Amino acid sequence: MSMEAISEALQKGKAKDVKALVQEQIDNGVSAKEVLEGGLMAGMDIVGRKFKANEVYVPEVLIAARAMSAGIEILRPLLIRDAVDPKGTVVIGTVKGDLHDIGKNLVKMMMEGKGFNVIDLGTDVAPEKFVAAAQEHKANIICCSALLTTTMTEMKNVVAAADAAGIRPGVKIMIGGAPITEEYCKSVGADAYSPDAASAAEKAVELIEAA
Ligand code: B1M
Repeated sequence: MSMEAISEALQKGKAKDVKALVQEQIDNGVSAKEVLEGGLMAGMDIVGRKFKANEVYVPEVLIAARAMSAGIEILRPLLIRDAVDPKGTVVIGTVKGDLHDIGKNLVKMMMEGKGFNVIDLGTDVAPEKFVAAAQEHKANIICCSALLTTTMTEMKNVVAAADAAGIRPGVKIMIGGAPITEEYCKSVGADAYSPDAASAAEKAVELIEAA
């Protein structure tokens, strides 16, 4: 019932209510993961389906996204509290032409939780910018997020830019986002694909340990 309340408040874009309801669940001892998946992500999933069916439009989705981010901010300290010794540096961003950042922000949080220093380049990041930031910050990993079938093709350009700059294989390239698959990862020559934020952070640790 309470998870439904979070999902409903998110769908209506009521950020204040989402924050209060998320806090209430945490105070009641519900885990951050459960609130994230059962409340916030479940609500956004419904918004996504309604968006696809033209039952809601960009402004409603944007307001729901703001409400989701407000809820995630409450969970942030809980999701990253396991942070241990510094593991390495990750440069993260959403690819060129793409403004979706909620999933990317979750990946960032989970990476921080594993002890990575994360340089967040934001959204609409050009391939050269990923590479320049990786060089500047001596990063171990570049993480690219894409939510659109029209922008996922930019990942191939990030791989090409990294190859042209000669920073691979020292710098690994990880990719993810709703339209991305393992096969797509192989086809663009990236080093790893992860379906969700938690497994992305685990994969990053594996890559560092294997290096
Ligand atoms: Co947009 N949008 N959107 N949107 N939007 C989608 C993606 C869409 C699937 C909706 C639909 O039709 N059902 C559709 C894409 C269709 C396609 O290409 N196949 C779509 C569209 C069409 C558009 C516009 C073109 C709409 C328009 O203008 N007509 C436009 C494009 C703007 C642009 O980017 N240039 C647009 C705009 C927007 C808003 C701005 C309104 C808003 C974004 C706000 C924001 O991000 N700040 C928005 C939203 C919110 C969505 C939906 C509803 C939700 C996305 C989301 O945040 N999900 C989305 C529908 C859907 O996905 N169900 C949709 C929650 C988030 C936690 O999940 O980002 O998938 P996700 O992240 C996951 C995994 O994918 C993974 O980890 C996370 C979970 O743990 N992951 C990674 C993500 N990145 C990773 C990187 C990694 C590893 C894992 O690196 C290693």
